[in-house]
Amino acid sequence: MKSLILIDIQNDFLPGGALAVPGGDLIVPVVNALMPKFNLVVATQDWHPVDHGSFAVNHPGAAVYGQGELDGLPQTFWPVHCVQNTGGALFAPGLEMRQIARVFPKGMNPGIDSYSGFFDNGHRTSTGMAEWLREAGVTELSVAGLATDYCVKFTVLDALREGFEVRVLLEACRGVNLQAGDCARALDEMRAAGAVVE
Ligand code: VGL
Ligand code: ZN
Repeated sequence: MKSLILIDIQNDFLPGGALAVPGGDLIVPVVNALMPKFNLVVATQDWHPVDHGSFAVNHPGAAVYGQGELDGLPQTFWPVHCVQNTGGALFAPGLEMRQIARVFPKGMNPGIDSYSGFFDNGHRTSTGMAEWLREAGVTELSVAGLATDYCVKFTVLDALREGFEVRVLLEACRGVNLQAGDCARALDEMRAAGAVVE
């Protein structure tokens, strides 16, 4: 049983959005064409409260895209993005929603960030996605979405730890590249952990 996981294909990660990923909009038609090839499609949705601790604005003096700490973990401080019930948190216009069986929101706890669709960054709380996929009989996961160097990467690493066979669909992913080479390094990490990048 093969499942496609769509990571955070939301307005704030598209060009013009609060945390724009270059070319993020270009994956929408690619993903739409991929969906019919899978038995099951699920999506993650970055879904932050306005007081979320990953937002630079919630740390006096912190710079947007600067580095700090949150819940004892290294944290990049982001612009305000994907706030619950705002337009920026909505899925991309044109994304074919009818094939998406279930949406897993993440990032609701203001005290910790959640890049992966499976767990928060400290592996303290599960979204239930691994159990849900296993109960549906899924063994093979293909991952697409935004951003390659954050939420795609951490979802892939957790999926491997959870025992799934994982493919990363390169044409259907785009990254932030805060530092030149971040996406290439993220893909190397995913490969080293056992993912197939194709
Ligand atoms: C993401 C930064 C902050 C992502 C989410 O979807 O990759 N990146 N929140
Ligand atoms: Zn976020």
